[in-house]
Amino acid sequence: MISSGKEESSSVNKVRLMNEKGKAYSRRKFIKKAGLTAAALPLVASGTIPFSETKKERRAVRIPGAGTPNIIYILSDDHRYDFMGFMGKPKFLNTPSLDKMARDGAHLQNAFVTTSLCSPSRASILTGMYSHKHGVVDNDSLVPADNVFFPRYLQQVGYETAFMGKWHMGSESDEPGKSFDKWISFKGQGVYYDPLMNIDGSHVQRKGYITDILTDYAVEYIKEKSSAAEQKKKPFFLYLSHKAVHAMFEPAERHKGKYDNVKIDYPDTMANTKENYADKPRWVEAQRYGWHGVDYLYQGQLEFDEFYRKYCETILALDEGIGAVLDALTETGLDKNTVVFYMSDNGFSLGEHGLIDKRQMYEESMRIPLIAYAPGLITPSTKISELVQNIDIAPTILELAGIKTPGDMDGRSFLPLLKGEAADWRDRVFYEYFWERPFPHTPTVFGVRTNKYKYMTFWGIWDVDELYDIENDPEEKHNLIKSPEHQELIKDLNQRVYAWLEATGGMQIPLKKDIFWRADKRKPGH
Ligand SMILES: [Ca+2]
Repeated sequence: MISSGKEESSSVNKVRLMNEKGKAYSRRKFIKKAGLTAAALPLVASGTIPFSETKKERRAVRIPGAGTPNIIYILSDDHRYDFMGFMGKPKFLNTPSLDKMARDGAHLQNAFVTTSLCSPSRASILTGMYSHKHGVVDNDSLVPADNVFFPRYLQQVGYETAFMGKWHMGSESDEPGKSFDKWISFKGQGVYYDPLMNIDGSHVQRKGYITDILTDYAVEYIKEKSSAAEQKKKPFFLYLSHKAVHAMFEPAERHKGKYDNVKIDYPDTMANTKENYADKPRWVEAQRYGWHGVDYLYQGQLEFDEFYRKYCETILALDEGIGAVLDALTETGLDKNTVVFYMSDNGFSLGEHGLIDKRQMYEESMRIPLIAYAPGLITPSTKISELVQNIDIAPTILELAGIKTPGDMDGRSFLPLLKGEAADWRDRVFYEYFWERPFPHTPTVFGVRTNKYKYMTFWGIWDVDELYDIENDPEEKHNLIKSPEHQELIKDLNQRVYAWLEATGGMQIPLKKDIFWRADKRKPGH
């Protein structure tokens, strides 16, 4: 089995939008265009909505006068926040489509997950809730039946919903989810080449590369939806969920070896030096020699350089696929009333602190790329610095579709930020990860991050906690947990973490049955 998936500022942040020169489109014009079909739609298509999936039946509450644009949410897997051409890292990586989305849309520069792990994050995206609330706390958990996925609310107000790609939550089933009218998926992690797909309940063996196959399905769907007859019917919501760039990375044939000879800039904190580990928890140094460590990567299956290069090469087809989706929207004219999001389900460490992969709360793991693109709604080259999270996706997409945020969601809509409207916004984000028996090297962590500080406290382990001055120490090199002048702050942040957990029903640690597989070997001699 090879898997890796398995200062506190008390003042309210003001909205800071830094727009470069670019023509501001008329928002009213956009909404008018997007809302053309709204009046013709029934509020609820009675009898056509499958509710049997959930115990609780909850109804969408509409926002009067709102439009119903088409919405495409593109999700990738394990794509870290800074590996995009326009971010300049790594220097050799070109991502023209992501660059275009950021240039013509809005880049949310400070986007985070609440849990950096595939299934918990995917469930948080779909429910708008923290992991401890929706119950998917690891990659093996089933989705508790009383959760409502936000596409169900879209169905209720007349959207057609389509899911394409990697589902990967709970079981190994690829059966169609009932919140989606159209379903194209595969079991578990799937494969990069020649996947067995489940198309609306029927299995189809496909030849080719998964990123390209999913792109083709998405483009075909967009073209189908662009016909005059289709546009009169229903707006659509497409959830395009790529397998890329999850390990083990396999680039498209056309990109294999493209970065064979590039120079890799290793992060400063990757070196195994006394200085780098002087004030780090012991588990971090120990992890160097384990499954998620640079010195024993996936228990010795790969060398770091090859791993790094393949990761970058695998991003290339993903970027091309995003480009094809944007082109299809432009060619069909649907770009005028379609909002496109791009995001990853979690980040990915590539050598920082001697670690690879995710789970832990360092920046590269908890930060994600997030871009919104909608010519007509969003001013080009908008940069949003507020702290946003995966739990905000559902409220944001629902508001776009004219639906109020359901009361049980923890996230909030960042649509006002996209529109450049003033908003009182959160000044901190919380984080949680629960220890997994199969991957025993990363402890349970609860934490909080502001624009200034990051605090992490670990459970069930005899080790030190961590505090970083993120503003002055963005690479998290100097742990301030023992600094005398920070002790009051540490106490305050600790209390805030527990206040958050108490307020949201998170004062328990989930216990899971053993699955009798563990990535627990250490590099010989360590
Ligand atoms: Ca992931």
